[in-house]
Amino acid sequence: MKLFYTPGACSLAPHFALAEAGVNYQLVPVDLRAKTFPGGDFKTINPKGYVPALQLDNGEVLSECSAILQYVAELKPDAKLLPQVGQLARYRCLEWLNYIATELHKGFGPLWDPSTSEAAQKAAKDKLTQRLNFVEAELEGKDYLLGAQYSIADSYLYTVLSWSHYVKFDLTAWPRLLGFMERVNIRPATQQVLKAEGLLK
Ligand SMILES: N[C@@H](CCC(=O)N[C@@H](CS)C(=O)NCC(=O)O)C(=O)O
Repeated sequence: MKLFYTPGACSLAPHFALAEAGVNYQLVPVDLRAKTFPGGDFKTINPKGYVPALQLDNGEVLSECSAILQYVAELKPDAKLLPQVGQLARYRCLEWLNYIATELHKGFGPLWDPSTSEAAQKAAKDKLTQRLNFVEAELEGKDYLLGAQYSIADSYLYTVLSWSHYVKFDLTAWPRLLGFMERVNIRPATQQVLKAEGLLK
């Protein structure tokens, strides 16, 4: 399998999942501005023009963070990255993936865009604050989003929270989020991935 990624982008989430699952994969860097990768035009791989994209061994390409995360988790059920079909915890995990994708991941969007007006930046930060207040409350007494067990939802949450540093969105108001970041950060798979993407200081 090949993961098309850009360092620090949302492709970090499936990268964490691949490392946590312990499957074999290759990394292919994508230049998001030029929409190229070392093999040429990235749109020949993912016509959507964005990362992540996972090229399977049969050549098929899977896109969308949440779909790739679930696919990777199910390659290695023993890694327990996604609870089994029929368990309520599985649907809690899917509930989180959707929340992270639509409320948090896309909530950060305006903060990355230099053309966003000051008023729109403030509105985006206010909305993100409400969304993070919810996550903070949900993390009470838990190590990870589902409780004691790390899951693909945590791979994704860590990824989007890691952007707060780049867009100058201070997380100190959310001590549980900071504790969560520290816990995920020291996982061997996290360190391995951050190193591979050149993100370790
Ligand atoms: N809906 C996609 C969004 C992916 C996405 O936003 N990727 C960003 C990086 S975090 C990207 O590649 N942006 C470049 C672009 O849209 O041109 C998903 O959930 O995977």
